[in-house]
Amino acid sequence: MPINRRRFLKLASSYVIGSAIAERLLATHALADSVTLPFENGERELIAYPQKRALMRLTSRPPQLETPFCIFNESVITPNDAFFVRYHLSGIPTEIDPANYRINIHGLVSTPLSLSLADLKQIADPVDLIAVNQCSGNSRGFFSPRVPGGQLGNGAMGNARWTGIPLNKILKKAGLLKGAKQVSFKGLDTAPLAATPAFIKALDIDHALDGEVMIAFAMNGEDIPMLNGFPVKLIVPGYYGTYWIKHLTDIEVIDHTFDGFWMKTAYRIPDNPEHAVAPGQVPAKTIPINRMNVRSFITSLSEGSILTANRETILKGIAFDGGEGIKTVLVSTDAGKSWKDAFLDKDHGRYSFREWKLAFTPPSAGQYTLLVRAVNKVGATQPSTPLWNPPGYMRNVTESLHIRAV
Ligand SMILES: Nc1nc2c(c(=O)[nH]1)N[C@H]1C(S)=C(S)[C@@H](COP(=O)(O)O)O[C@H]1N2
Ligand SMILES: [Mo]
Repeated sequence: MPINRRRFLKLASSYVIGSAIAERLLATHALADSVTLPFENGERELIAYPQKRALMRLTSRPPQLETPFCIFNESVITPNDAFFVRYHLSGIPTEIDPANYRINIHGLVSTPLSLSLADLKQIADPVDLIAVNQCSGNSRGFFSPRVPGGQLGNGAMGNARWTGIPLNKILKKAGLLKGAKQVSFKGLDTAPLAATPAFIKALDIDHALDGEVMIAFAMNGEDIPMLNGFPVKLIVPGYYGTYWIKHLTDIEVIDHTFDGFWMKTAYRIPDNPEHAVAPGQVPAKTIPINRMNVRSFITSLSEGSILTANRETILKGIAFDGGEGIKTVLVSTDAGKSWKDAFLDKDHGRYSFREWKLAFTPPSAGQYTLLVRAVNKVGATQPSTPLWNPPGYMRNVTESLHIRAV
């Protein structure tokens, strides 16, 4: 199953430089298949990148891949080879020698560190956490009016078991100095032009020290796939994926609020409780995107599915939020006239997908509108009409499916 590293590297590097050979190689892997998402220009090729099964390709330089939605019905954990891929800069690493890999911790610390992977693993006992990584722009393609950015369907998310070393243990070892206000994080990827800002994200010092933020070296019990951040990735439970820095190599403790492009200008949301403005408007004030809002999906059916009238079907799906935990999942099979509490399946922790189930017997032949809406443990839920913001972040409208019973 795990593909030979050398072979991967060859495939990966040759692909990225776009050689004709790699294109041909990929063409044989790539099924001529495509998927069409239900919005303008929604056609996506299904392409198998190294260590990945065929996924929906949004862009090729850098590669951005979306998970086909049916995967979320198969297991509560998203398999590594099906996990989505998002990059900003085209200079992505294709060859990493784990023996020479270093994570540098510097800035406002008493002992700057340059940790090998072996050093990292010796700092503390590894911890395990199941957590959802979701892109801020997941589902962006459904916004109306449309917004610029990757026109994603609902597959820029995934749930995995992360194994790593808590960041607070690492920062403690480096010895924080007085005045530490934020910690910034950077990976190995680079911009092709010097003018393009490096992809650096920052967390407030208290957040970095909360004991949950970790540097993960394993994903679902295996090496993290190259395209998902091999050999180490920052895990920021409950927060949007933008903070989950891949190929993490540089950690700096700073005495100010980091003001690089990806914090100060990009990935910002309206500074109001709903983080939304009227469609087409520009927010007066913004803040960095942070915790994920509540979402839920039906995974066992899709738009246009056909059921048998008077026969029981088990509806199934997932729900998650930014870490409060899911309290209830409400399902309507009559376009919102009535709602039923779904059965919540095993709890894998407050950062994980929570699977739900509900029996449904269509009482007669005809059309049905199914809706699903989750409520978290502090009472937050999903709006019935979409909240909108200019970059198309944080979409969490109550999901609907139109199906037919015959
Ligand atoms: N080094 C690096 N890390 C990164 C990014 C990036 O461009 N470079 N993108 C971020 C964003 S916006 C998302 S949504 C997640 C996606 O993680 P994945 O590609 O492993 O699914 O990675 C984050 N970490
Ligand atoms: Mo993202």
